[in-house]
Amino acid sequence: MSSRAGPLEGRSVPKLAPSECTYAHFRANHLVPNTPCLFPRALVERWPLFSLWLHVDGTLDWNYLASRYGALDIDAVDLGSPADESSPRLFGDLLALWRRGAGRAKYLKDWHLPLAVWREGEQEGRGKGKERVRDELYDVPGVCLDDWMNEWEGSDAARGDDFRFVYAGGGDTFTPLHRDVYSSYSISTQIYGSKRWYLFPPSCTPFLRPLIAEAERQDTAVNCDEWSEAVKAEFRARGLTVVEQHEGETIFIPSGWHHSVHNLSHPTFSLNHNWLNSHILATVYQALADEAARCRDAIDDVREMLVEQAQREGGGEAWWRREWEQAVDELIERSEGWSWPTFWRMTLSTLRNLNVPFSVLQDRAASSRWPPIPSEARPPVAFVVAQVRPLVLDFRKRSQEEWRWLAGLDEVLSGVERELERLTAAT
Ligand SMILES: O=C(O)CCC(=O)C(=O)O
Repeated sequence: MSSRAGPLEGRSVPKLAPSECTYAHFRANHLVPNTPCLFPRALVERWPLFSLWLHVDGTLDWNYLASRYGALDIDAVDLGSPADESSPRLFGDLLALWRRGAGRAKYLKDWHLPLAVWREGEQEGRGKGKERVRDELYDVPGVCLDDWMNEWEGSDAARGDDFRFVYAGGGDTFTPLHRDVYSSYSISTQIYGSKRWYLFPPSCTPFLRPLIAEAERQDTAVNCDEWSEAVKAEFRARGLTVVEQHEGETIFIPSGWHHSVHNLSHPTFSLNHNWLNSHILATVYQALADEAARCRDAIDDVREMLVEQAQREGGGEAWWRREWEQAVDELIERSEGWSWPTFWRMTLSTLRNLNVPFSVLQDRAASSRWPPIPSEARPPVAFVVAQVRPLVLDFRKRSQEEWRWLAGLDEVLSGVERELERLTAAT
């Protein structure tokens, strides 16, 4: 265990009782106020991966892991200084290193193990992938079933991506200070070993930005474990919470909270899941708008070029604006992994599912990677409508008028407007 961290005083993250692991409790106390919590083992105790990866005495079943997943390709990083570039290419080789006490600086991050297991199952037959993940790994907990991101990604077979990952790390590894993709939420369940989390509420962001920018300038990253006690005390006064997470516990990281994560034992395994829903739609929208502004600035010379070309060749304003919005959109897509058209398609697809009978959702879920969402695991329809409506109004009023220039977007947005009317009339 690292000895560099200071005392764990300051605010604390609430540890929920088993009876508090309900969507209603979680929504009122953590989703709405956007605050972290630690779920107890009760949330995940039926997950098969605990009994498959660990012996009854709690030690790691190296042989099971090696025989079941050893042949899978991996891309681990080495955080040693100097870094050892000879990282194993197979999970089995990484396990072998760890088993003999070596490879403490190797970190296998964002490993799409659930997707790999799902794909294996699908090769046996349609629908088998979901069964395989459920029977051998885990089930999405009810508290985070209301997930717009995976519901949408999962329905779009062409993208074939998802946001659930295994993190497997040696004892000297950490994840530097960051905020999660799309300002989404994450939950991380500790399967083996323990971690220390530094959690910063969004009010700390203006004070963290310069530290992150300076670290980037020096081609490095912010490691909170290395901060002096004085710096930690300064951030504690601003709301920093430091929490240790142990086996079986699941931590909820709210939207927009910076965090840095430090593995405290060798090795550690955790399962993470990013997700988002109506409670943070406005934040996600704003994050996309900020990224769009950044991308516009970054390629402003392209806009000038297009205007000149339009003048030379008589293309007119409609031509250059369409080309320009397309170029900006492609850049946002490259840097963020999605852009306005995906955001609005995701919103439309979620609204369409909102008051569909559960039996219909169940039928549809048979051919999707994700479980159906029962109405008691979602907020009331009127709440969702109230979150989406101002964003559509704002988007229609944006001076850039992306809805006018990006192919198909006006149609998607009109669909969202129609769904809002339908849902309002029905509630
Ligand atoms: O476990 C880690 O190293 C990082 C996890 C993380 O950043 C997250 O779940 O958001």
